[in-house]
Amino acid sequence: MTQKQKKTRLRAKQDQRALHLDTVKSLQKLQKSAVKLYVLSSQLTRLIDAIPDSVLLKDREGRKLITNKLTQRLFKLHDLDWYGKTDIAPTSAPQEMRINHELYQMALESDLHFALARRELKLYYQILVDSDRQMLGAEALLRWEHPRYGLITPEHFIPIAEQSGLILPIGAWALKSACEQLKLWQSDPLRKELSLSINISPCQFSRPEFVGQLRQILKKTGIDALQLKLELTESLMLHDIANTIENMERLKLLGIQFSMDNFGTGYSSLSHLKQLPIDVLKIDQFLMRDMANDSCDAMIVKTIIDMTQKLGIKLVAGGVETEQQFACLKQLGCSTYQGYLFGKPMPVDQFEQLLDNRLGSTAPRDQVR
Ligand code: G
Ligand code: MN
Repeated sequence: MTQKQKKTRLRAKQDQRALHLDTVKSLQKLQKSAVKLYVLSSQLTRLIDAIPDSVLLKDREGRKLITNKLTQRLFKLHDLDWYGKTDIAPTSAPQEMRINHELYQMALESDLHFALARRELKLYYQILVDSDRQMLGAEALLRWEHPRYGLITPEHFIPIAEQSGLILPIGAWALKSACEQLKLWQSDPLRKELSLSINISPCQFSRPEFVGQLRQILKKTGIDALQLKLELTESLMLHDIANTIENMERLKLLGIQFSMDNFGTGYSSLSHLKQLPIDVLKIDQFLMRDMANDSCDAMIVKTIIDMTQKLGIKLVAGGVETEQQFACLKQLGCSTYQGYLFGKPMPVDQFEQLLDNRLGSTAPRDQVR
């Protein structure tokens, strides 16, 4: 090959490399803006989901509309159509949104590896009250305070954590932190009556080392385990019922209580409820939505309440957002409530502020036992 040919080939290679770099850069830019777009749209979804149904009106086709004038103007300004809550869920989005969703998931997965070390995962606390709105305890809820994407709720990152195995260190951290928090409350005469619930992922609970791990945490923190509740979902309990019952029984010997979370979304039957050593049943928020207007939903809730009373299980109604729902549940005989009506999940300092404000006027009562 002549010198000239060599030079031409070298230049062509350099051009090719530059072109390749350009392409990679453009793709990275595209990916970033696609992720941003997806984040914005899912934040909007979350925002709209957070609006109680009571302030949404239905249009002639039965779609829910936002009535707030400011929001209306904002939508018009950005040339957006009216959205009902379900219309903008990412799952019903077109192909482009699906790709953005996948990119977002990838970005989240790579960031999740560092989230614990960077102290971006937090426990938020949401109040539980009785029929007189007296405070009974709290549920600890995981939140990811992402530096770029804002506050991320567990339904967006727990599935990723479960797939990647990160759920084990994250779950262990959440359990340990919740117990440490409970210890602090138990050492404070004004807060010592509070009970604390924590969600346990199926992957976490079914690990052979889980019972030993929890026993260690109890020993180290020295908490009174009677005030600790583990929330498990129906599907976990039914997946490997014999093993689940065995582990639950071992933990119950230590004083720990169990709550069946999201009841009404799975396939539990009365015989399962009799079999499982559960202390509390939490009715899922989806049953709350139309309960005050729909006699059928109200009847289902009433049946669940009657059933738990017969079985000697406590009942918590989750997702209570309106006075109407609260009044309806009270009338049906419910005893414990959780939902935005009483308080949203909040960081521990805000939660303690809420406790202080409430304790200023009233003293805590018996817990959900
Ligand atoms: O399934 P579990 O009980 O763990 O669900 C708690 C989740 O439900 C939390 O992420 C919390 O933010 C959300 N939540 C709590 N109360 C309400 C409510 O009143 N309305 C709605 N839409 N969500 C709620
Ligand atoms: Mn829960």
